[in-house]
Amino acid sequence: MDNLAEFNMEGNDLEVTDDMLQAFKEKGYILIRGLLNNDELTKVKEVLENSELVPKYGYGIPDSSGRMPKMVLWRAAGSDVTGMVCRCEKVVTTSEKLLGGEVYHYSSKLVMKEPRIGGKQEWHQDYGYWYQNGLLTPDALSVFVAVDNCTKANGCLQILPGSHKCGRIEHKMVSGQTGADLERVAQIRTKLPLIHVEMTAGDALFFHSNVLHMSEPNDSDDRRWALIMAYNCASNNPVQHLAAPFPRYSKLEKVPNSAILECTNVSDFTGKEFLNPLDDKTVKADTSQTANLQQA
Ligand SMILES: O=C(O)CCC(=O)C(=O)O
Repeated sequence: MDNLAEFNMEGNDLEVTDDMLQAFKEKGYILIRGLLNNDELTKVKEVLENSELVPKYGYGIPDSSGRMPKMVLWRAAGSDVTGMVCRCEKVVTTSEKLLGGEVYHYSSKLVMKEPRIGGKQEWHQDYGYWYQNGLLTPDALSVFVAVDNCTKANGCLQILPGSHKCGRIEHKMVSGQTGADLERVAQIRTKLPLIHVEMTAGDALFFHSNVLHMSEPNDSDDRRWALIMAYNCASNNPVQHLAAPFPRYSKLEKVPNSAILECTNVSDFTGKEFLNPLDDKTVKADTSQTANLQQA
């Protein structure tokens, strides 16, 4: 990893320093080691592993090799433990400082790469998707929180630092996913280094919506799950008729970091607005194993 963009949590509050702002501006990302502590991570896993979230709302997004990562996506934070993570200061205020203004919750998802079967994420920029949903500027970011250790072997995220300065690259459908123009990606790769973002569970990568990223299939015996939360600037409210099914601006009620451990809701997902991927113009999902998305 690039040490200049890598930082450690000190205590349970995250102070955004000038070095972090500089790294985000120059490289398009910052890596925060230990953003979630062990107790917080245990609570998050309790929700993700033991509730109806995955069996009821999970679906697959086929990749170019015929495999697929699986995901569950929700558009509103909700009041369960994962909602507290989406709304807590160390995630939201940090995103605001990095982007330079108020943000609102755009989406959150659990991306699941199961051992030996989890598929690949094709090269893309998140703005390659969100452009189609009416975001006029790329003033948005994602926060990738490792739920499991992410390694080269189980398909960790790979990024091209600095690629957010390339602007939006053309995207088109690659199997079920929206992927970046690979010819262009190849040219950019001659100029920028590729980084494998190996993470310990609880680490978080904040990255700009124009950073090119991908991940390989999981050919290991270790699960690779990640919670990815996305925020858009309030000033970048999407064009009304293009926004759906993703949300336009609504104020995000922040909570203190302590709310994650104080939250006792591990099973009531009222108000999370799970995405039915059949409504999403940017993916072609496989919902054959989805129990009940129609009622989301
Ligand atoms: O989980 C990954 O490896 C990447 C996921 C991602 O980039 C996405 O869902 O947009």
